[in-house]
Amino acid sequence: MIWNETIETMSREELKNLQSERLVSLARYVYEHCPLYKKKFDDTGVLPSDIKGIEDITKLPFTNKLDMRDSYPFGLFSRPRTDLVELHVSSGTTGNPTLVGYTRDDIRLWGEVMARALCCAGAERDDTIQIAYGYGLFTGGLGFHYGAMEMGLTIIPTSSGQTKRQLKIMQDFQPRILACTPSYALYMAEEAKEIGLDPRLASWKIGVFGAEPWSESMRGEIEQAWDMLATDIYGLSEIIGPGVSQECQYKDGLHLFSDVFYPEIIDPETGHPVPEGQDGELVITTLTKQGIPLIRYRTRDIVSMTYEPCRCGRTSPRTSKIKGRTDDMIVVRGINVFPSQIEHVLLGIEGTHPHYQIVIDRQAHKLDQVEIMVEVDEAIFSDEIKRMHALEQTIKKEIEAVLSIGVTVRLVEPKTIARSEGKAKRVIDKRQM
Ligand code: DLL
Repeated sequence: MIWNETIETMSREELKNLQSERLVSLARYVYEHCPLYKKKFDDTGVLPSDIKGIEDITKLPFTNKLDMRDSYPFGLFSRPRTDLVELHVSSGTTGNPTLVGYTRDDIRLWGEVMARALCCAGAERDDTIQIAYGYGLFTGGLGFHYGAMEMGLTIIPTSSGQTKRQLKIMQDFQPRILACTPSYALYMAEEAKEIGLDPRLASWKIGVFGAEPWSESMRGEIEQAWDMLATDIYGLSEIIGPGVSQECQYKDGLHLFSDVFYPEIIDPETGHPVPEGQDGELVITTLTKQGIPLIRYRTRDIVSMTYEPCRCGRTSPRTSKIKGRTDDMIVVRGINVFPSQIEHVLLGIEGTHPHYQIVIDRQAHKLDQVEIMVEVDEAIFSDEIKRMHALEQTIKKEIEAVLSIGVTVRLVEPKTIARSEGKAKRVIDKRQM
């Protein structure tokens, strides 16, 4: 089933006309409503009247995460706070978090693209969905919620965690759709086996997994463990949350809803477009958003993209799975982590040195483990164990407060961590992805 057949199967020519029309109004809208964009346009020497169609998009300036952070909280908004009905905050980065806000129409748009995504994954109107993404400031839980509401599914909003309860609810209510991070899906399979439940007999037959990178081999493991179809969903808070792109049953790229989120793939160094099919940074313009529309937002996610039509009948461009990032952000259990956040914490704790390493590991079917090795003053090692332990706990607590994920901390003597001549190797990612 295709949720919005008119839009999702439009010819490329019609789609281009729609995108053009929308970009022309968007350029005018942000110029008139957002002083920061007016300044960016003026600095670039471009006027809204210069934008006559989608091909003119390259005349417009890029927007990046720094623009969002520097304008925190409301500087990049095109609507007054009173028009916003919901706010979300994205994890990651030091200093100000990234704030996004939605008008009532933006929430409707979110519901629409998420309904398209759920249908694309194979959901049917009479399905039940268990939403085991976190509800709250993270966009996962509520984004799925709005889409499932729009489609009229029966929603079980379990949010994340409490795995035994998740499994009991699945057994009792028999939902066919599961939405959570791919690592949580694997973890739940292991927990199921531990309590004597055969995951292959579970009611979940379609998974909508995203918010973190995952590989084809991980897909294989999940599909095998649960006997289900595991599909990939992509999105980011700045653009809308989940619902930017989604795989269909053919799992041959993620359909990007380009009538509302216009994609460009650029060379991250030069900013110029790369030829179709080549890897580059995904840049998105939100063509119809009102609260905080973004022009040419640099996602920092690396993908390739094709306009070849798909067997499912959708004509939208498709991207590859996310192949990496242009910055040092890592995603652990769906949460964005920047090494600089950890550095910032360590700087404020006496006795620690600015040499640290983050080791991420995923033991078979367990949630990702994060260990932080920190070099500390020699003297600490000759002190009582109690003092060392206290320092370890202080570092652990402060890092956990900033990252919102559990970590273990290991204190090591000075010069234990290998020095590098170039960029310090802060992250050792042992997960097989
Ligand atoms: O992770 C939104 C989301 C929720 C997507 C639920 C899918 C499902 P943020 O917390 O702002 O938003 O993180 C966005 O996470 O730029 C990617 O680097 C990464 N990411 C999201 N989905 C995928 C995916 C949500 N399917 C950042 N594969 C993005 C790889 C992903 N990375």
